Amino acid sequence: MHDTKPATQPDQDEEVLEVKKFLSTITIVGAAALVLSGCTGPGAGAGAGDDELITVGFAQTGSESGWRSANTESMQTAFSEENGFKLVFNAADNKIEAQIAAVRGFITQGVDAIVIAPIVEDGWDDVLQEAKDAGIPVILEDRTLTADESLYAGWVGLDFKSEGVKAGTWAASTFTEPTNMVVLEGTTGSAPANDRAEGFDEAIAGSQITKIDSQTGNFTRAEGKTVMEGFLQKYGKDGIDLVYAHNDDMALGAIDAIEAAGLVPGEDIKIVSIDAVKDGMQALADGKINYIVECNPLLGELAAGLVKDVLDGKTIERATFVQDGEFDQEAAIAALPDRKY
Ligand code: GZL
Ligand code: ZN
Repeated sequence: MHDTKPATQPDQDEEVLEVKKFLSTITIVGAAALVLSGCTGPGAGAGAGDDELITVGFAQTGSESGWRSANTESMQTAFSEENGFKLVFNAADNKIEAQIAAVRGFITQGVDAIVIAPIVEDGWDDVLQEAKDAGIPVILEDRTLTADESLYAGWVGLDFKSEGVKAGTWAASTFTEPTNMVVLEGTTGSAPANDRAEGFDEAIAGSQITKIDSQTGNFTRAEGKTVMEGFLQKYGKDGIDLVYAHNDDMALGAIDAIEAAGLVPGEDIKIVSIDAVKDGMQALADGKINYIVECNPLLGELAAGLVKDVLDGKTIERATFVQDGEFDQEAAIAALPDRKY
């Protein structure tokens, strides 16, 4: 009996067969691609698929400031293929949830080591425990965090509290008349914001400086400008004598606001800042900022050395500090030509 199914049926069967064959081809090719790329599950990063390159997941804060760009460049240069690394880079747009998710992704991918510049100090215990359980060492660069020290192998960065003390010491010795100060704080909950505030406050205790207000500008120029505009509205043109900015980008935002209000930054309202990035140093040379404490972003080489030592089974320093300088106008003019960042 001839086939009662509609004439198209055999074609359909063939078509279905074609599709099935096609899909099975994809599956095989897909699996092969996964194996070749070396990400065949946790812990497979070491050497699988890329001869002996060390696969490192780097969870950067984002790109909030000139300092951050210089730090990212330093890290990408140090964690290069010619230095023996395959760098998996993530910038978390200054959002802690995104940064923690990025670290979780590195664990799933099975990288050999993880480097983190933690946006804020708290909230890291769980994901660091997961990294430890997966046998993936973690190194901190730049900022610190509050999780138990057993959850990361070491840290390389800067002494934020001493940066605050240096800025406060200059301010306390410079302002001998009663002085009203406003503060542009870094990212709320970040180690630099916490520690720069603590150091500065200790250094101005008993001085002529009164902190009349303090608000976060999140380390960005735009937010620094907005907060400064608010302060100028609230306290009037004669109500503020000094701005302490936790970084140069917010100081540059404050300069924009001060000039827009028809005042002269560095004279009508003085500014002390931290970082000493090129744009900040230029403003200092131009007399718009009065003093800058350096915060060195070039941490890549040291971080790469720590990763190699940890993977070679060596014990490493818990904390490796990078030295910071400080600059007045004259020193900034002298230093600008050779500035690396
Ligand atoms: C400090 C670093 C801070 C800089 C800011 O080491 O974490 O973050 O001071 C940057 O410019 O955004
Ligand atoms: Zn702290």
